Amino acid sequence: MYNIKQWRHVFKLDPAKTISDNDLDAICMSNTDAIILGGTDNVTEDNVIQLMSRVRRYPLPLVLEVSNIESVMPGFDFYFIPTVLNSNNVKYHNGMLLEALKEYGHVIDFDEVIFEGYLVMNEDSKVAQRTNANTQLDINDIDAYALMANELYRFPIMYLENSGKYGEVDTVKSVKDTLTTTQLFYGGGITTLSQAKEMAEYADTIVVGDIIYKDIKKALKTVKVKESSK
Ligand code: 1GP
Repeated sequence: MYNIKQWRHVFKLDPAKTISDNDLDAICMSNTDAIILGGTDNVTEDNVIQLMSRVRRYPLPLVLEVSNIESVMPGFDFYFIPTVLNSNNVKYHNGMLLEALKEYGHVIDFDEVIFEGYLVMNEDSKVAQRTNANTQLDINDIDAYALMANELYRFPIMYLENSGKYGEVDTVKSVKDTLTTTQLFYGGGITTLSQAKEMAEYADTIVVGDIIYKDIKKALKTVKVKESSK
């Protein structure tokens, strides 16, 4: 079985966006550790199944990061379930989970389900707006959330989500210093190998998304972060 703890670099593909067969081939053959399918808007059963079947031709771990109940389906190696720690809407803490468990609780294989403590940092991102996240956080707030994730909820993963904007490396370092068992994912605005390396210095796993759709060559170069030691 795949070991998520060893993942250093993952690509996140948005089922609502178009990607050519050539670009998808390059992403899947790039030596990245895993592919996550996930997005905020217009993620549907239809576009998830389409993209899943295209990525499934390649022998690498495939994750669905669940953003709505309608688009969940069998066939993935893992299901990452975000709970947005700084959302002001209970739906994004456990409201959707409650609905999902009522409907599908008896058929879920919980060995495939990974609970992610999400901290949404970029106030201009779609995910911040959708989840009504309080992004006005200072470093004390962020460290306290990291403690909460590591010591209280004991999440397997804490995800610093800076979607669309390169974040502050000091914040990532501070969170990493607080976490002892929870694995730290960082995603947001990584477009170059040097940014990938900078964040991977502290984050256990970096996530590269949007640049795939803007400049595939640049996206592919970020995978070289795996060659640098931690
Ligand atoms: C988005 O964290 C990921 O959920 C990656 O962010 O799209 O900005 O690379 P980018």
